[in-house]
Amino acid sequence: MKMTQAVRTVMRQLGNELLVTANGRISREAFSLKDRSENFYMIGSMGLASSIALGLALNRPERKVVILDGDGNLLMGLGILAQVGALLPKNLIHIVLDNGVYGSTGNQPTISSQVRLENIAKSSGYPVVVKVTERGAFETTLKRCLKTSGPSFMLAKIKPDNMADSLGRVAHGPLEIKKRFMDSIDREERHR
Ligand SMILES: Cc1ncc(C[n+]2csc(CCOP(=O)(O)OP(=O)(O)O)c2C)c(N)n1
Ligand SMILES: [Mg+2]
Repeated sequence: MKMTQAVRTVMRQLGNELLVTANGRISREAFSLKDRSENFYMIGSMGLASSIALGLALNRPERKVVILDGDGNLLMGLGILAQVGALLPKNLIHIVLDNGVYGSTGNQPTISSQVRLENIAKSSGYPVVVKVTERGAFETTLKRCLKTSGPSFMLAKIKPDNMADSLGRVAHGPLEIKKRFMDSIDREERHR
């Protein structure tokens, strides 16, 4: 499975879930495939999409919050797994797109092949932990995770991409991303 295929699968399945995307290529893929005000693209801060999503999930327990994380991002801030495992927000779905590299900066290898991220998530307390490699399994597992109580952790092993292909950058600035994201949450709350 390629990153584009994985991100497309996620974007197709999303309804009104809040989505927080890791910096670099993952945000750019999500933006290119389906820009929506419920997407919070973490443009600069590597490792922190998951922390932002945890804060959101705790403060908006009525909303499902999906994280699209990268292996480099997660390895940089592994403490988030313990924090989620301790706080157990039922509405959090943590997807890690593990291509084994820092794809956004030129495919330098990460150490993800030497670390069992799914085991760390499990022992940290995530009640639902799944590792997938095939596109079909990714699709069905995601469907299940979006319906069931979490927090769930999905480790998707994907292929590293060729950096030569052209992928647009997120066209919105950070303040604009924040404002429209917050507005979309407020709008939904007013309609309840
Ligand atoms: C603190 C910090 N170090 C380095 C970078 C540069 N950087 C941006 S994205 C990225 C790679 C992220 O790797 P991963 O999470 O595996 O996602 P991928 O690029 O493979 O999709 C790096 C090193 C950064 N933005 N911040
Ligand atoms: Mg990576």
